[in-house]
Amino acid sequence: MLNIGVIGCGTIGRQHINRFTNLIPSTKVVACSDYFEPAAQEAATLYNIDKVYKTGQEVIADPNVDAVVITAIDSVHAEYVMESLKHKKYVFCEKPLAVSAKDAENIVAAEAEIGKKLVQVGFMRRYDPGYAEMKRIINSGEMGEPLIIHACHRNRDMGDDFETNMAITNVAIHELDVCRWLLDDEYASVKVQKVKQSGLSKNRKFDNPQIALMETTKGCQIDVEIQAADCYGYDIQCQVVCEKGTINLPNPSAVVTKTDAQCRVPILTFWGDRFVQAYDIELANWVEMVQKGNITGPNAWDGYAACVAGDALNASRGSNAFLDVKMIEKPSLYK
Ligand code: ISE
Repeated sequence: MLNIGVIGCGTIGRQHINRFTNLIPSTKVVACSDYFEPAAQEAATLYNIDKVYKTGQEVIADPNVDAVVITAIDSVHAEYVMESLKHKKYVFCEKPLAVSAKDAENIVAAEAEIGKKLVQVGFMRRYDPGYAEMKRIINSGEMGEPLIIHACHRNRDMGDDFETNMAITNVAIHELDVCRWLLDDEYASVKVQKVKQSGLSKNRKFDNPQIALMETTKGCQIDVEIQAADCYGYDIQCQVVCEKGTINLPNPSAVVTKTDAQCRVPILTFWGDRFVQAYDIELANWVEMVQKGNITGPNAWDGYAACVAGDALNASRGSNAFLDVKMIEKPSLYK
């Protein structure tokens, strides 16, 4: 039995607790916390969790907790990962690994010092069957070299606490990971392009839409349209243009209705539904790897790489210039 402590009992925290409780064999959530204590209490009652702590530090320190899962707000991810590393515990941290490249770099340094991969980052798209098949096709070489990626990441709406920078650190962070993974490449330079703003989001405090542009070290070009409020649904698109053709992420399957001279296809509105299969596979896989003592999923270096590109994108906003993406030398642990 793998005993898990969960920090953060909001939407994704509860979904993961549910997976550990009802889907993945030989795991038990034994402790949890949330900065809003009633949320932790509620999750504990619902999922029969023995211990509710006031702080994430207490969850990590609990000797009964074998592995930690961080599903708290983005701004506290890094500090809990560092704390888990201090206790030399396996830790699954939802994306992003940190909200700044510097914090992510500290995690990489701390883990490299320990000399063992303990951190996995929640880049679940790598486990999505659609993206996984795209990766297989690219790697097979049958389409020739990949040249360009066109992607879009559209959310139906975000809450009022959403800010412009979060379009990168919270939203496009997925594309920052999945594109470098698909291409097996690193970013050389990036910029956020100022585009015409939607009149429908004019009362909001954030820019919408935005376009992130990335150039890789092998010369590929990537464009990602990011919307925090597209007014219609949760829509993820990805097309890899290769020498011999294109590779396209499939849309989720949906029942088509035809009536009144119209053909209708429903669109999902919630990311948890769109990537449910990816999350299920990701966590089952993580548990297996922890039990074997060998983490091979997206690691702290991957989390760091996405944060460095993310920082450069946010720093470029308004300047209309590409900024270089400067990474530290890769520690041998990640080679
Ligand atoms: C959200 O936090 C997620 O993690 C989703 O995967 C992402 O698609 C969405 O845009 C984020 O806000």
